[in-house]
Parts: sequence; structure tokens; C-alpha cells
Amino acid sequence: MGQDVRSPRGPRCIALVGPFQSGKTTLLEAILARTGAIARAGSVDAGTSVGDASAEARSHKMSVGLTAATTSFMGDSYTFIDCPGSVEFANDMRAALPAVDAAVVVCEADEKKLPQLQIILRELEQLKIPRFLFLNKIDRASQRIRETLAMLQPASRVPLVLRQIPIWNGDLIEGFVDLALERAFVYREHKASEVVDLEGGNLDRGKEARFSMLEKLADHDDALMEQLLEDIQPPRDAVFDDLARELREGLICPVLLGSAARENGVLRLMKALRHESPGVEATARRLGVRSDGKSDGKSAKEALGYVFKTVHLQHGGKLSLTRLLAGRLDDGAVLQSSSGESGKVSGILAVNGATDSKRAAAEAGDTVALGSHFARVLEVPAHTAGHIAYHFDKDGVVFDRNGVTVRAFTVDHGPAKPAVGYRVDYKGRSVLISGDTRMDENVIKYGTGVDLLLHEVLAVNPAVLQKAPKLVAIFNLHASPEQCGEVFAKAKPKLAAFTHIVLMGAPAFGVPFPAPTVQDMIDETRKTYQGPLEAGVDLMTFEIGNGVTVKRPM
Ligand SMILES: Nc1nc2c(ncn2[C@@H]2O[C@H](COP(=O)(O)OP(=O)(O)OP(=O)(O)O)[C@@H](O)[C@H]2O)c(=O)[nH]1
Ligand SMILES: [Mg+2]
Repeated sequence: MGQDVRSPRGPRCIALVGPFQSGKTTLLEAILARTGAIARAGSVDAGTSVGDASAEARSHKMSVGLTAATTSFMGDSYTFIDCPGSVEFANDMRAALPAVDAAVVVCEADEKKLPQLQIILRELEQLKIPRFLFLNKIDRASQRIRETLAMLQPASRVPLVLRQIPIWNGDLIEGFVDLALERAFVYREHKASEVVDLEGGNLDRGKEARFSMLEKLADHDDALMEQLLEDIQPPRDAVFDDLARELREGLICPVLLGSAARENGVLRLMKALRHESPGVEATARRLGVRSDGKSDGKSAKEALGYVFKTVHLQHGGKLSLTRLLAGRLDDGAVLQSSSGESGKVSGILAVNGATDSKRAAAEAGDTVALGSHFARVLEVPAHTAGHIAYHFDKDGVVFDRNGVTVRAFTVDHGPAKPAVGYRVDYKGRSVLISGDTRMDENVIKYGTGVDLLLHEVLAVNPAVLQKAPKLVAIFNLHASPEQCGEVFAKAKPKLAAFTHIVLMGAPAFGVPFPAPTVQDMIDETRKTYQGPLEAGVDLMTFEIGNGVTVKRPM
């Protein structure tokens, strides 16, 4: 009894977000494996994950777009939206967030990733989306959890509430104490953890950490505060209720621990989602949809959906990844977009990463892919920063709206075909993005005289190439700083800037030579180019007016 009754039932939709390479896709894999949706977890590194199934994601070993996968856990269905962490794809995450019930923010104990973590948490805070922090990669933890929490706390406006503490065995974490349940568990690989006696030092540390968790909860619960002051043990159910309520109201951000790669901490996370995350009704309310399925005074009669993302298929149809917020949707139903156009749904697919299966209908809460051969039937709501993916196969203008034109042109990235660069023009200002490419004449042709020319670059310590001939092939797919300088010198942009900066050296490739520094890269470029130059960093912004102003992230 107890929490189960209070937990909303029905299909959930949960976003997996977090800084670049923190382990979101690996966590999705672990969730699918632990909940039985797949027989065993694949891996991003081996190119076998469900999430990073596209050829591009596979070759980069990183996520390059939203993917969704549905699984079931204790009788309810859960769709996870795995959002790419690279800032280049931040819009994908933005488009996904509004219609999820909660977000799992996958993070690491890494100070360098704190700025990106903070940006993501701020967005969730603003959108009022309940969020859990999943502190991943604890198999590599090197510092105490308290220190990690203190390091992470500035990224969140609300208190981070630690729900588990690790059990150490020497330098390794072998299990955890669940502070709400007051129970200790030892991790087992690819299996549920095993309950063990909570005793000795772990008992003391557990008590202390539990008290600190309760203190944070008591800030929003007077009765609990009184119990703590009077040294009375609060009833367990009341603690679970507080955890759920304070999460949903955005007052706290609970922190769970685990290792996605080892599938540790996954079931604990699923249980927290089951008991504590809100369901579709609360999400629909947050988006201003009334429980009768009406929004903004307009009647949505049978069904109301939110489109996360639309992909244009090569044969001309479209697939829209959609969360049904209210009502029921049958295959063949006619839908209307927020801009008033209507069209028929042709095919409802359950989403499961690379493999999708057909369904006859979808119910409120479900996340499905809707097929349609009608143009613009469904689109990402205008109030979000969502984007629509277009398929194009020729160079030329690929986007022309409200004075913004985007031109795509072919570049040379060796066997990776097609490879394109883009030039964006708006009111006489222009930006060129080289894309992944070797030195290419097209960049000069389209980039001559632009305000901002962004070029990819790969700098390498020459000794590395001699020691590891295999790397020459990679090196040859990219542009060296000196070659970039030649391009800049010919195109003469108002500002040239490097993006996709690869500084190749040890130890990543097992060769004992240091990678060049950013300054080395600039020095190399200066051999061929003397004009304005900037080395990009994540979240850097460029304001283009009469000149180009560069703003570095704080
Ligand atoms: N040691 C360790 N490595 C992990 C763990 N989880 C993920 N990794 C590794 O971290 C790297 C990134 O993992 P991904 O799952 O691709 O991370 P991601 O957050 O999906 O990455 P993006 O989508 O590109 O932002 C891979 O090399 C994984 O093998 C973990 O629990 N422990
Ligand atoms: Mg990923």
C-alpha cells in the first residue's frame, strides 16, 4: 500500500538530458536491458546501442538527434527521450522538454561539465519540469559523495537532495544505502542489487546522510521539521510523500547514483520515476491543456498531441514523434496543426529506437511516431524552439523564410558522404559554417566576404602521425590550422573562428606525445593568415552587426 496508490499510473514520458558524453545513451541502454525491452545492453563505443543507431551517431560515437524508446516497468509504459548532449543539438533537447513528465539529468563528478549542467538545469527550472540528477560513472568515482554534491550544488537553484550514499570497498563503490528506505544494497552486474545488512560505519554514515536529506525536506514541511527537532522518527510513507511532492513542485532536485555502463542504480532510478514523477495529466496542466482535452479555448475533441520532432522520409512521407497529452488517437484520424492545417494520420508506430512496431491507436500519455503523407499536418509548436528536419539532396537554398536563407554546399569529408557546409544570410549579414571537411574550394567560394566564417580544424603533433600511421587517415579527413589559414586568407571574412577543434595527441591514442595546445593551433594558423581569428569554446556567442562581437560564456 502507500506510495503505489499515490503514484499516477499510465504511460510516462521522461527526457534523458545532461552534459555532452555524460552517459545518457548508455543509461537508456541500461534501462532497456534492466526492464527487459532488450535482451542485453549494447554500447555506444561498440556501435550497438539502440539510441545512437543512425550511421552518423555510430561514426561519431555521440548522439546527433533525439531518439525515443519505450519500455515497460511494473505494468506501466515509459518512453525515454534521449537528448543529445552536444550544444550543436541543444534545440533537439529544447523541443523535447515541454511535453515530458520529468527529466533525468545525467551528470558526472566533473567540474569542467558544470557550466553545461547549469544551463540545462536552468532550462528545466524555467519550464517547471521536475528533475532528478543521476550521478553517473560512479565506477570511476574518486572523491567522496559529499564533495561531489558540494561541487554540483551551484548548478541547481534548488537544493540537491542526496537519496543514496555509496558503500565503499577500498577505492571502489560496491553498493549504496537507500536513505529513504534505510536499506543497504550491493551492486551485481546486469542484475538487481542485493539487500545486505546495514551496519557499522555504513549505518552511521547512512543515519547522518538521512538526517541531512530530511532536513532539506523539512524546509517545506513544518510537521517534519517539528519531528526532527523533537528527535521523532518520521513515518516512512510521509517521507516518500514529501519526496514526491517536493520534486513535483520543483522545490528539490533528488540525486541518485549509478553506473550506466554497469547497469548499476538503474532499477532504483526506475522506482523513483514510478513513485515520484508526475503523469500526463500534470504535464498537460503545465502546458495549459484542460483535462477535457481543450486548450486555449479551442476544442481538441478527441486527441491533443505535442510533436517533439518531425522527420521527412526519403519517399516523401513524414514521421512525427508525438506525445499524446489528452484523448485517444486512432489510425486514420484527422488532426489539425497549431497553425490550422489538417491531415490524416497514416500509421501509428510504437517507438523503440531503431525498430518501430505498428499500433492501432494511442492513448493519453503515450509517445508514438505518427505517419503522414500530408505536408505540414503536424509541427513542433511555435512557442518552443523545436525544429523540423528536412531532407535535401542538391546544393542550393535549403531554407528560405522570413528573410533568412540557408544555402547548403558540398564539402569533402572523404568517404563520409554527403558532407555539406552551410551559408546563412539575413539582412545583408552572413555566416558560413564549413561542416566536417578537408580544405575545400567551396568554402572559399561561398565564404568570400562573409561576416563570420566558422571552420572545423584538426591540429596534431606531427610526431603522433609518424608513430601511429592509422591516424593519418583521420587527419586527412580534416583541415589543418595552416590550411584553414589559407582558406581564411582567401575568403577574408570579418572574423574567422574555429569550431570542432580537435587537438590530437597522447594519451587518447596511446602515443606518448602531447597534443598541441589551442595556442599552438593559433600559431600554426598564423603562418598563413594574419586577420581576425577566434578559437571557439562551447556556448560562445557571436553578435553580428557592423562588426562581429564575440562573447565568451561566463
Ligand atoms: N566508466 C563509465 N563510463 C561510462 C558510463 N556510462 C557511459 N560511459 C561512457 O561514456 C561515454 C559517453 O557515453 P554516452 O552514453 O554516449 O553518453 P551521452 O551522454 O549519450 O553522449 P552524447 O549523447 O553524445 O552527449 C562512452 O564512452 C560510454 O562508454 C559509466 O557508467 N561508467
Ligand atoms: Mg547520447
